[in-house]
Amino acid sequence: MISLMIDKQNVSVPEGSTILQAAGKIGVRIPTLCYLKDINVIGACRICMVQVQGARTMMAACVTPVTEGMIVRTNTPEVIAARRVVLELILSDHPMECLTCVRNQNCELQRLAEEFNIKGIRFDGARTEYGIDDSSPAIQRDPRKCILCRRCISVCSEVQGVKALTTGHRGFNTLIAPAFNERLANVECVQCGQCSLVCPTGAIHEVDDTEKVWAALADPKKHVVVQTAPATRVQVGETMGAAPGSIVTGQMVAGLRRLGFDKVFDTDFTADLTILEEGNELLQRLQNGGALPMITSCSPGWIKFAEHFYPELLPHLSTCKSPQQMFGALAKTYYAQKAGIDPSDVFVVSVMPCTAKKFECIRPEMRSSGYQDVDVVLTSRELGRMFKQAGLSMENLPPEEYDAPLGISTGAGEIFGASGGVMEAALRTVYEVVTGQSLETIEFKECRGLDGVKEATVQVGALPVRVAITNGLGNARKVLEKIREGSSDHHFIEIMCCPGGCVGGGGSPIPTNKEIRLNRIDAVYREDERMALRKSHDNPAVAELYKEFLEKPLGHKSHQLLHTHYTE
Ligand code: HC0
Repeated sequence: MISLMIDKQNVSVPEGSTILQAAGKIGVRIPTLCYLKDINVIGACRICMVQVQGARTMMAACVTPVTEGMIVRTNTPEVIAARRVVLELILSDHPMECLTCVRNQNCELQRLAEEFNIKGIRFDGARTEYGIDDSSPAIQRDPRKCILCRRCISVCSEVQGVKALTTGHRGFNTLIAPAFNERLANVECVQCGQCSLVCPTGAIHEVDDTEKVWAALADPKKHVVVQTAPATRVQVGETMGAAPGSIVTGQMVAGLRRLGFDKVFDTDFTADLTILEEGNELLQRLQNGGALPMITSCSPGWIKFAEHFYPELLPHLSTCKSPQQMFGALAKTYYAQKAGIDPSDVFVVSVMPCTAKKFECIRPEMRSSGYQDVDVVLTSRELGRMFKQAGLSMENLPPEEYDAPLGISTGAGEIFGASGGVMEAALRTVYEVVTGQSLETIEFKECRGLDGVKEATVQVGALPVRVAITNGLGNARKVLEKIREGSSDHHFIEIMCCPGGCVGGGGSPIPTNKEIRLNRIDAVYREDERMALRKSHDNPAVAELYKEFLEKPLGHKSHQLLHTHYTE
């Protein structure tokens, strides 16, 4: 252990700790901007400068290791003045558009400017004038608001293994962008939005589609239905001030009705349906042959990642569309028929913790109803914005139930929102369908948690089924490389794009960090335990759907509406 003194308080921390970590241990908050725990530790912005006795210059606390007997001051007039200079220099090259910025009141730079009482900027210098990149249907970049913290580069490269962003030019002209300042739509960006989740300002954010939804809700000809993703109910409360991990399912449903949606349905319903289709597909591949390991196919960022980096492995993907797209196809066929509504009048909105879903819904494969199956995707952040615009608050909304039949679901559908949840839901069903026996314990705890790669072997009848779950795309590469070289012995692999699963999706409330992800994951499993039904094959509305419309899993209609092949 290393002992040191910070602001006249003694503290001991393990060797290798930084001043920032030591300060955190005794509750001394040092401001940070570029720092992102475990991901971006580069000391670039210098806002965390502190004085170290005996040092010739101030030191960046986030990258300076502690030494025995070190004496640190974090709040002297000199430190405060130096941090003010840093802020003023950043702001001197920042468009002062706070009132119209998507991150207004949720911007780390704005918050620091307020905390440091910045009332004017002494440096009236030049401005970089790079243009906005609005080429992507999911993510928009505004380099004018970029403070060059490089968090986006680190998360894209180190966590997701995509490397779509880099630095260009030098000095004052430095630009964070795809190589050669190419537009996002033209590079290998998978639209996961993890960059937007870590951006401290409004330099990278989701494409805002709220106006399209307001317009549809105001159109008397439209029958507007909404589906909510499994993870949204443990997220949307945060956009209205609730603590991370708050479950607001009923209030969210009520709020959506207040906004004017004609029906409030649940993606958990089609998550259950996905398990029946995908489970049967797995059994068919195991019994009759087919590409193994089979890999889940519900995460559009993962699909795009596979198309860019592992195209030869596309046959391993399940042919199932994602639950959000299955929902869209059924809303404009089964539901429209049942409700006696012309499908051209049905307008389908999704609320997802995901930016890539905005891209998924406009893919050419996603028109099997004869129309674009899902019309608009909103992120959890955008729904929070709409609730605020409508003057709604969670505490004043009495909980309400989803509409039937596309709102009836089980706990298995709910756990899709957490890493390992799709696998656990599939195992609950595959085990019981194959063995004809009820599971004594339905929780497969080995599927849960934030480990990079989780593996398990589950005895299903005579067959030991070997499964793996990867957490974030960077970890997915590890199992994909094994398949590529022919050394994988897995039967079934879950790959979801974002760290923690959808609870940590790129459209989640900001901030989202490891602790917040864990709170939301805990909430997902609490929701599962609360449900009366917890296995997808027990969902009565899915059984009715097969009876009335689809006939059987993997049947003709299922293939037409619910399955696809990714070939790009
Ligand atoms: Fe997900 Fe999904 S679980 S991708 O993370 O499978 O976004 O929550 O809606 O489609 O159901 C996101 C979340 C979904 C889909 C489901 C899957």
